[in-house]
Amino acid sequence: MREINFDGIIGPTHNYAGLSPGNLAATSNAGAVAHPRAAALQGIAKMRANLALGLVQGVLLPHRRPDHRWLAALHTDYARAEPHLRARALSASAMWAANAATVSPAPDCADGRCHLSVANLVTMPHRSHEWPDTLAQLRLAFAHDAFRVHAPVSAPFGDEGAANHMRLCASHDAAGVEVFVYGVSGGPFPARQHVEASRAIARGHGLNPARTLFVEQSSEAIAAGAFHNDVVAVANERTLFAHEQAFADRAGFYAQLRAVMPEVEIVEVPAAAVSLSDAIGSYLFNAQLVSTPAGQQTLIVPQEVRENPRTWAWLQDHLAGNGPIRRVEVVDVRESMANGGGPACLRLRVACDPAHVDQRFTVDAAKLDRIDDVVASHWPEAITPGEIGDPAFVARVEQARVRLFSALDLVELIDT
Ligand code: SUG
Repeated sequence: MREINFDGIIGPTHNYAGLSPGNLAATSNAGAVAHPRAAALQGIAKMRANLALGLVQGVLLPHRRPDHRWLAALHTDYARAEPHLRARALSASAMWAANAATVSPAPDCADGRCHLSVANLVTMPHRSHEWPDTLAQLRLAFAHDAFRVHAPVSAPFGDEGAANHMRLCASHDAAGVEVFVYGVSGGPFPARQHVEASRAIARGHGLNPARTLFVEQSSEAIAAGAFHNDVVAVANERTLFAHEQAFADRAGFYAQLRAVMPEVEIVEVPAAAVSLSDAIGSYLFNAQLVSTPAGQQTLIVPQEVRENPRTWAWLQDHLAGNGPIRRVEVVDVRESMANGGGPACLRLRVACDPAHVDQRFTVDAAKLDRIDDVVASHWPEAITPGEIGDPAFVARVEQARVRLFSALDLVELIDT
């Protein structure tokens, strides 16, 4: 059993439309010129770096955008839709694979299968129409009997997938403790993860109630721009890496966690060293915390963490001490970051036997070269807000996606 990171390949319509209130990067970059080709190449380079660390890497594919089906259900089409619907039909937001689904590996589930529940993403209209395509991809990638793929939890209970879920375990193949983090509405920004949805997923996956925790995210974190828990906390094996202000009742949560998993190592970053604003601006916690085959727990951070003197100083001090994070790798995902998506947002973790996954969804260096070629020749170099309504632009981005699916032998998914 290995942990596989499935990264969303960044689609040819990646743009900055300011669609997510509460996501400060996205709203502050609304209307900026986006660079889909550079964005996708940055994502591929991150996957190459993961392979170089000895990690197993997979991909999820861009959805058909504009989403004509969604517009048809709203009794309009791309040419006639009001600009705000057009923007919501065009968004490449499925690239943030951490929001694709919640995953419970087989050792945690009563039936001994790995369960995946596709996220409904109902809080943000541009994300609410992702789930049918995501479900089609997951049903194909995880068709083996070792998996069980669930349809989304019903609205109105919002579910944003793995971004609000953490798993702690002695090793990936041992039974874990699953932590579901939810928000409570009432602050300036929407709480996207509802506890009702989290509880439904835990029941659907057949998790052991004694090893499943439901933890409230702090309202200060949501108000400061932590629209998902993965902006302020991340876990891997025995380590929980979190900001001091991530949870509503940190002492209560840590006590519960220690009671069920005494060997847990909690690495808490004090607000006095790194403020919430520094954490959210740099995405220190939206890092991939991974165990490499060489046994060094590694934190893969965006370059914004190195550019912020306080986050970088904190990491250097931790590395110099005897903490559980032994190594830091820096990646450039600047285009995604400008929409509020760091290295961890771009990936969905699935701990399983890689042989059970449809091999068209896993990648090696040669397959990444093929993806790189398609992106370099067909993804638009830049997207300006004025271009978005142009029919030639739509034809071009749809064709680009078709080329990618052909290159990956996944033509059966083109029209899902
Ligand atoms: O849902 N941004 C995404 C970013 C998701 C990041 N994911 C995690 N934290 N796991 C969101 O807010 C912005 C799109 C735009 O405004 O054009 C957007 O959807």
